[in-house]
Amino acid sequence: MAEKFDPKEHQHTRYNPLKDEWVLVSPHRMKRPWKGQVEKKPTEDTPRHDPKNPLCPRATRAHGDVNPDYARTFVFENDFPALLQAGAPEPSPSEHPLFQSAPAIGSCQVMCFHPWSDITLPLMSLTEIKAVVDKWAEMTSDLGSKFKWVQIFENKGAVMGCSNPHPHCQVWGSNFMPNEPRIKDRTQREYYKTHGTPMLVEYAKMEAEKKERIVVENDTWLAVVPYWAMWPFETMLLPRRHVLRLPDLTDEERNGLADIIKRLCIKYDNLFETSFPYSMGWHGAPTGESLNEDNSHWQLHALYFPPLLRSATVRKFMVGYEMMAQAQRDLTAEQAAERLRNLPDVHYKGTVNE
Ligand code: H2U
Repeated sequence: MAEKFDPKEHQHTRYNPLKDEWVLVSPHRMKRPWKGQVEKKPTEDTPRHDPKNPLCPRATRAHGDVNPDYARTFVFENDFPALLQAGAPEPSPSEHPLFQSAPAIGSCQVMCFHPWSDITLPLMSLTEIKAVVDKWAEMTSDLGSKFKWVQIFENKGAVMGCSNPHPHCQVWGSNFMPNEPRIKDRTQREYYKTHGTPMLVEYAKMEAEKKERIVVENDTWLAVVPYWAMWPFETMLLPRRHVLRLPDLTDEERNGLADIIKRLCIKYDNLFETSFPYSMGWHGAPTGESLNEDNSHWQLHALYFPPLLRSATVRKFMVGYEMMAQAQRDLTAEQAAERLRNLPDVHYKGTVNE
């Protein structure tokens, strides 16, 4: 008799309906030895206040602006913005379909989460994290009134290209839809048209029932390792209610979000007993002129893409097959969720800010 398929043992591919992509899952490869590059462990001796760090309260930034003595969150215009507001010359209309360009206008802001450089989200109090959530919502409204897309993203850890240890994220508004949300707009719209229900609302409902990919949950939010996850310990935050954008969250949902961020990031840090690196970001319905359109097909969600694979120093590389063909992973999404779920709820460093 033929052997029965077991997703924990046998190779297969999984479909990511949000990106219209497939991922190759090869759990039988989990046992291979690692002889590749080893990363440096992040330093844990960041001073609480460094007058030379341009993100600290009272510090002077690159072009001479002095930060206020801020006590909670602090937002400033990036001194080296990738996108400038109107004023720069625009490209002329494309003459050939193979050589297209378009005007790019936007605004780049930096948001500090906390006045201390030696603290991270999992070690901040719920009140402090809630202030970050409120500020994210406020910035989405402000930039969203001008721009089609507002991208909030956090690069955490030097391995993810974070240039400064101070807890912060960036918020870029643009007059165009970047590639990732542009694809998600199409896939969610098509799903809604075919099935009459928003893709990720349906997905969250099913994950809440199945439980096997849930890492942490509360009354208003779920944190799951998506069925189609690409990165070994990738997670997605999903509200239980149908919510289009961050500013639409109720106060209860914002408190719930602070709670789930803290609990998820504690698990992440506890996994390899290190300040866990990742890139995270928010995707919700487009803004600007889209604020007046029907965007019922969208569901707000956050993504965490951590690069680590098997220790604080061994990372997953998205190279060769991933660059040339498609993403590949060894550990299944269910195994990753189970490992994270079973970790302690208390940070390995103890509590810092309650
Ligand atoms: P990252 O660590 O995610 O790169 O974010 C830090 C940002 O802070 C970075 O985009 C900006 C950098 O341009 N920055 C300033 O705007 N002014 C400064 O004086 C230093 C850093």
